Amino acid sequence: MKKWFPVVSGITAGFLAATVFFADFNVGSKTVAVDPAKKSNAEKVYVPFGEKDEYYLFASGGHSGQMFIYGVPSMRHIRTVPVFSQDSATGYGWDEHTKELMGGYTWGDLHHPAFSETNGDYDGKWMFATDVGNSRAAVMGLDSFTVRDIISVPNTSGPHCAAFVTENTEYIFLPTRFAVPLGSEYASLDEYSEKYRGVMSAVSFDETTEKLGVAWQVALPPWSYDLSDAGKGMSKDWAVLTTYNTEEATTNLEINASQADRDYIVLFNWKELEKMVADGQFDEVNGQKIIFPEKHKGSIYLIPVAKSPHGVDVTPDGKRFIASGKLAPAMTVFSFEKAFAAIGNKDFSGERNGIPVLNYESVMEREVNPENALGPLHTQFDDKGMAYTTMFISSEVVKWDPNTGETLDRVAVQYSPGHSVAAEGDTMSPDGKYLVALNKIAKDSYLSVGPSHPESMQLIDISGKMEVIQSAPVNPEPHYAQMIKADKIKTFTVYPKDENRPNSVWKQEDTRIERIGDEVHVYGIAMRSKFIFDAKSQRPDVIEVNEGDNVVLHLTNIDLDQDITHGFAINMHDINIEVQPGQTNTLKFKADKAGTYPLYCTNFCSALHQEMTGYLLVKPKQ
Ligand code: RUQ
Ligand code: CUA
Repeated sequence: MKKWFPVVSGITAGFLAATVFFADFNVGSKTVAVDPAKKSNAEKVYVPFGEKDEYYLFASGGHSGQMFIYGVPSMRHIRTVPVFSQDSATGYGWDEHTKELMGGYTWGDLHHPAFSETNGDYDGKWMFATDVGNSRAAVMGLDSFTVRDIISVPNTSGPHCAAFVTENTEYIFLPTRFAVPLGSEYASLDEYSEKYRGVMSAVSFDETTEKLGVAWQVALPPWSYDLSDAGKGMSKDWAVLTTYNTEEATTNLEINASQADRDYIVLFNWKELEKMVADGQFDEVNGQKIIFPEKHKGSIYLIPVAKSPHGVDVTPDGKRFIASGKLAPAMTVFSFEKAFAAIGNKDFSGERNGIPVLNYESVMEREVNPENALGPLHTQFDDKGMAYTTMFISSEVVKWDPNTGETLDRVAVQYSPGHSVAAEGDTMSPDGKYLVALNKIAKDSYLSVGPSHPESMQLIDISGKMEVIQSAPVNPEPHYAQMIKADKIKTFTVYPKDENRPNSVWKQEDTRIERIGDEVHVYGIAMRSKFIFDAKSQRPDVIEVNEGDNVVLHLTNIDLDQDITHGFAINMHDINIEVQPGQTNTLKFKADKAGTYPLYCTNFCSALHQEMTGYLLVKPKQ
């Protein structure tokens, strides 16, 4: 194996890796003969006008609460989709529908997006995501890149260890990062081990109604659950999670949660758990069906693993799962087959919190420790089943063979990668070709914007010797991403003209303003390039109300042409909504400020967009 890094302490290794990267690059450009047939990196990422990228990349926006959509290989940012946070670019969170979706919150911490799957392959229909900040789950429809449903998940706190989707989207599992008493009730931290739990939720998704629901939950021990993955093929009924703080520390986790030499992988059979629920083996708490593993035995097992592991990833063939060390510089390869045998033989080393612990030696296949590679976090796979693990501290991606543990290749990235994502990486048949490293830091890579640097994503060509071929800044914070073949996603171009849609108005003569007590209902139209709120009025683009009225505006965009989106804002009212072609949206506000306020279309829609204005007149109370 080629030696890339001198032996150094963990912390300096990341910076060293970058130095080596530069050195290698400079030397390489001087001395290595260039194969003229070889495409330059610029050519590899160049997508000419009129052509489209080959893949969509969905990057989690972390505490921005948004999802960022990029094209690969160009790494062009093509859209920001608001999920958990208000977004004035799209009016998300102002109109009644999206306000209701947001459930009274203004932000979320979006981690770990996951596509819907059919037979272990991305089907291109939906994307799921979780909110660690406010304990929610969301689903986005990929025909229009819009959120369809968001639910609050009861009894849980911070579903970081999610979302992972089973082979046919039977469930989206949401284990949590924080342990809390069920229902987040008050309980002293002195009673942590007795009263606190890390609840995992099995969330179901109804494809017809596009609604999420909590099917059942498991009251796991009061530990932190970090990352998870669903089985595939032979392991399709199973799933794995990593744990930390099995010490059950209640303060200063930085030190106290790293005391024990080993934490655990939780291995569970969701098909059996589902059956237990059907057989009534659960308790009902706060309206949820909850399985308590110490009471309702079976189907859940623990496997010891080097302390405080981070990611755990199932190989595309479903035969193995790989835990990454975080604090131990090794990846541990476990075998499902061995685990099933150990379960069958009751090959247990004991119990923890009422859950059987499998013998480490019986389940583990090998510990892999590439030379001087430090801080392994997450693993992705290519079309040949080879593994790519991000090294947070030595700032590189290491390619290795899960069958032998042999290191095959390494590439330095800038700097501190958390996750990486491979093309179709979580399916049973990854594409190979591309890997994107999601770097937590982008020190010195871009023009300075002050003390806080942008984060970055780096595109790595993995078709031959690994090579970083493109870099793109990304808003906070790159947690995980998903990469899907572009032709799997089928978007529609305009919302269908549906005359029966409640509150929609399609003909100018049907526009009207109706008063019911102090409620004023406006049935309006947005079209190039005017608003019509009441066609019969002398000034159809004016809404006149009395101070204190509650205004309900239903606005339909009757321009049934692609990309003719209109916006609607009222001056000094902190209001901005959007109506896409053929869409109807409702806005409610209280006209509590007497005065004269221009209203206007915020989204460029025609040469006369600037003329698309009107007035809100609020008559003062006598
Ligand atoms: S975790 S950097 Cu939030 Cu995805 Cu591993
Ligand atoms: Cu409508 Cu601008």
